[in-house]
Amino acid sequence: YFNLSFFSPASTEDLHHCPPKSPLLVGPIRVNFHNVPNMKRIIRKNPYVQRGGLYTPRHCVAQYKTAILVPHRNRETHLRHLLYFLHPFLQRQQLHYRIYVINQAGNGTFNRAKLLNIGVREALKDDEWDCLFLHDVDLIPENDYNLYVCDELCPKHVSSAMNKFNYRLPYRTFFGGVTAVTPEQYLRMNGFPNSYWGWGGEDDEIANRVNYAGMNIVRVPLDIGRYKMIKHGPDEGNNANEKRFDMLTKSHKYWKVDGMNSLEYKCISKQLTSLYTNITADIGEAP
Ligand code: UDH
Ligand code: NGS
Repeated sequence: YFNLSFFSPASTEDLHHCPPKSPLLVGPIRVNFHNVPNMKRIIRKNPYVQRGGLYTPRHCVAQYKTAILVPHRNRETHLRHLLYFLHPFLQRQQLHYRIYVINQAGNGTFNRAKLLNIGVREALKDDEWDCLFLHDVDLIPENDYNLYVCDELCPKHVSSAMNKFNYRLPYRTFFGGVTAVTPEQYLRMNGFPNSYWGWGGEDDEIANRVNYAGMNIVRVPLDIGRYKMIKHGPDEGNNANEKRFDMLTKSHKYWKVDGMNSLEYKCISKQLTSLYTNITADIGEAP
């Protein structure tokens, strides 16, 4: 008998699992923002990324499926920098991944946490993700040993060493920037609060929720969780939320009723572009 499978194109069944440690990793990455890459160039550099910003390793079966969720409005140049660095970074990690950008429609006060809730709900309609990465648009990872996978037991703070904080935590419980949770962990904490309109505090509330839901936060070591932030001025429509301190003192009372179980929005469009899935939602207005 002849084994003809050798001659047929590789099908998924013939592929081996990707190794526990990808041979493609390089460690530290030089990141700079001198030139803003245009979308065509990024597409050209990432020929195996499929419509919607989806990628599956071609020569092995990925061990993890990770969705990257980016809350967004009016930061197109940051988005181009992020896509330019993140696509090759994730491919070197041999992940099955998809990048989602969740846009807030209109000019109302920005709501980062609610956009992330929407991203999770929409992403879970598409696939059974092992891991959800909640990712600010202006943070670029500087070391690809920082694997975009989840911790099985605990929500993970990934951007533990940001250049703007001298590559340290600004304070002990900081949970901003880039975080990673499994869908199970996320639902256990009822997702994120929908009620933080404007800048600040929502990440601290999320950190509180982790504890209320009986979990701890794990952190990527400082030599690996390194991020460069793209410098920028203040955003229109994202003034500091004056109520945040008051809200934080009450977060233990509200986390079970404000979150995924109370999420309301209207999906205006879901577009599969060459480099990401672009979701635009009407999320309502601050009260
Ligand atoms: N974002 C947008 N558009 C906006 C505002 C925020 O896309 O207009 C997204 C983006 O992914 C950003 C994230 O939300 O990375 C967090 O925004 P942020 O303003 O909380 O954080 P960032 O690190 O800026 O970008 C910190 C500026 C501090 C302002 C202090 C106000 N008192
Ligand atoms: C804290 C904010 C967080 C914020 C962090 C870093 O004070 O939301 O600063 O901000 N908490 C409150 O305001 C209660 S940064 O230096 O990046 O602008 O993430």
